[in-house]
Amino acid sequence: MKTISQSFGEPALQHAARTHVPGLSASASLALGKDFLWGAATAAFQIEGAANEDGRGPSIWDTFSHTPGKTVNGDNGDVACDHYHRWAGDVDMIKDLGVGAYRFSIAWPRVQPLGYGAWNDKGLDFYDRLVDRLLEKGIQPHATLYHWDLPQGLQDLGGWGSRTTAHHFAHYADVMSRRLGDRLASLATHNEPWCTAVLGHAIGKFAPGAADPVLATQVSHHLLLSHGLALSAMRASGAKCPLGIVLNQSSTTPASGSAEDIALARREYASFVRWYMDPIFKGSYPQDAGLELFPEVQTGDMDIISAPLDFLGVNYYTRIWASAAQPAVPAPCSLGKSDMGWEIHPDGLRELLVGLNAQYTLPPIYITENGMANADRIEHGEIDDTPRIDYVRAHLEAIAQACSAGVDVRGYFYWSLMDNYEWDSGYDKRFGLIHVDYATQQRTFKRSAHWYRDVALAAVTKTEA
Ligand code: IFM
Repeated sequence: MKTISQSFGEPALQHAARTHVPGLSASASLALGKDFLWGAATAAFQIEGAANEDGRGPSIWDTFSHTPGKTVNGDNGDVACDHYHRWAGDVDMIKDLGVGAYRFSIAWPRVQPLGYGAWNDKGLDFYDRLVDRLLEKGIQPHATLYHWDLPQGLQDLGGWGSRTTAHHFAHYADVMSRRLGDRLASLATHNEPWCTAVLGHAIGKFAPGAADPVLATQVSHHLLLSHGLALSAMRASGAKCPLGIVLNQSSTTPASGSAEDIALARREYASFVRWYMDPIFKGSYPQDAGLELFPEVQTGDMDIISAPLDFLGVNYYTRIWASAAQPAVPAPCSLGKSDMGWEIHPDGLRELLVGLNAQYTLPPIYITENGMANADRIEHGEIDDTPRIDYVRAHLEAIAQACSAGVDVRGYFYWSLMDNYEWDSGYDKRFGLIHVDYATQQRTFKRSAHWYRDVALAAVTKTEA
């Protein structure tokens, strides 16, 4: 069965030299440079499925999504995009997309079912095969160790609320770095620790579903500590690939010039961005994040957390709009909202990057996630997701402006390669460049996939003007 339908049927791209990348302005094309990395991203729980196969242990997301009322339609990750079985075809599809890099995550419970103790050879072999196949196809593999699927076995011992989990994570990181590090283009410790801490432990929207802000603050510290311990373990054993972390970040705009709105914007930026950036790049927590209680920090923790990184991954979707008024003044949303209800605000990405560059001494940056959910529909075998093209183009232009202003951004990973399991939103929200029909597992290139392929292929073959 043909699983990929390139329905917009654009002619194969000419590998001729071009002076700029079609689809982007000439200045953006130049600013992004010929070595800029073009990629697409996924995460294990959102695509793999095969939840009960080949010795995989349960994760907190299996438990959470099987708990009635936690996800839209009760959707779970049991099958997802069935990538565990379709991985080879999916790698061919990535190749067809024309990107030079693929970001994926390793499911900890697939390789170590309980999160401690025995390792699962079948799970380890799966990632070996995936990485080897990507390399055979000329696609750089970029892996993330933790994208939210904590082994349930560790949750049963206290999860991220327990300091011991940080030590288990460091051991897992070291095993994976020894196993795959010689072939990976990069290895990130965590994806978006804010989501694990706040959505998972302060408001209960994500697994494990705790609603305890004090616990969430301690969890954030244990996540950062686990990052630092993992870096130290991987460096000690001679990690062979660049090591970093992926943080979700936003610029923050006060709704007005009032002192209240400005103070709120500062607090929001401190709790969302600086709470993770300051410990990693300055070795301390910000004092102005509006927290009444600080986490318990042991002597030496901040030195461990602030060890140097080889790269920083930034995930950006929208800005934070800070209005202290009651009721709040809504954001202007002049470019509209995505299907998640998130304001489309590309200039916030430029603002964020330029601000980070001024506030910290940074390693090279990769935009490890950016993308939009759109209410895509297949009509006559085609998916016209023009709003997604507009979204990506505008964000690439914003990145290019940040580069021109001196920010060292080396690459861009669209989120997501294909439609997948969007956590508590289940299969209701579609972020993919490639459409997935969950009933048949048919993959179909959307218009945006054709456009992105054109940009990515032209970018790597262009000559500087
Ligand atoms: O799908 C998620 C991803 O797992 C983490 N970053 C945000 C995406 C969209 O919500």
